[in-house]
Amino acid sequence: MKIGWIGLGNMGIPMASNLLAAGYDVRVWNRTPEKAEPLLRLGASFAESMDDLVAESDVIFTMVSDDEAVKAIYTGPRGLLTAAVRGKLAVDMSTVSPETSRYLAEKSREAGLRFLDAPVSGSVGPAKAGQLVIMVGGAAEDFEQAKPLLDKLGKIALHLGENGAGTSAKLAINLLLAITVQGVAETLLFARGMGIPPEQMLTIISESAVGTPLIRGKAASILVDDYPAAFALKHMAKDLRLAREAGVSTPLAESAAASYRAALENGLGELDLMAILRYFDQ
Ligand code: NA7
Repeated sequence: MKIGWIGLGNMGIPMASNLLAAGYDVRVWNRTPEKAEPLLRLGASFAESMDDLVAESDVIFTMVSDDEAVKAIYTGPRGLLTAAVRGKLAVDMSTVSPETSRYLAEKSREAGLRFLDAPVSGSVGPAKAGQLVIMVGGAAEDFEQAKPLLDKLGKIALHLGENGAGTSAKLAINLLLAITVQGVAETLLFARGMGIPPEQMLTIISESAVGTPLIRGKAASILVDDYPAAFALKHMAKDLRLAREAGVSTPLAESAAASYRAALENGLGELDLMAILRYFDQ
């Protein structure tokens, strides 16, 4: 099976690298071609156009920022759907709205392209380690075809139903992630206000029943107030907006959406979502 990979951001690079490491032929495309350099060194080839990418691929992955980006790639001028896609399989791993997943599935179907929405839970570390959690919507037989590839990218790939089911599940798990990270930030600030330093409080959290790999993984960053993006805050602000637009309205979802949006407006979007702590601490 030959792979086409579109989108070489923080997530796309390690994920495509894992397919190369598993021995697949991978042809890549990115809006900013220079970002392909590390993959070309690992044996990938660069496609000059969508026609070029599709001609050399059986399965085409997309991993880009948001709804606008993935729509531009699929339905834009000289986009994916203008190429000879009939009979091939597309797997969109970006986090977008369920509505966009269903729209792209429909447009793909019209062009004879099969389509799965398959967003992931897990940031750069799990992406590098091939330990993502992959949530899939689409036809069962398409999921079966993609499964061996998804198994190289994640520790579990779950088929959840029709198109849009994968992106719906992704919005749900990211709601919990947003609430958890905001909860840690508030807990640390509350504790500090009560005279308990962050080092001590992080130890208490980590050793307690609510201690998770997520919190332990963020501790070093918190202590030096340095937040390189494992999962950019701007993407979380987007996901919470998508959850609201999907009609979900719970008290913590409303609060988290407002907090991350305000942090984004304060210029923290390119940092890791844990930088929500810096926003609250201003
Ligand atoms: P990044 O590191 O912000 O990378 C975003 C990628 O999307 C990158 O390849 C971008 O190309 C590409 N992009 C963004 N807008 C466009 C448009 N309009 N056209 C084509 N390509 C575009 O994101 P992550 O890798 O961290 O995350 C990817 C997804 O996983 C996202 O949905 C998260 O919420 C979860 P560029 O290199 O800038 O030219």
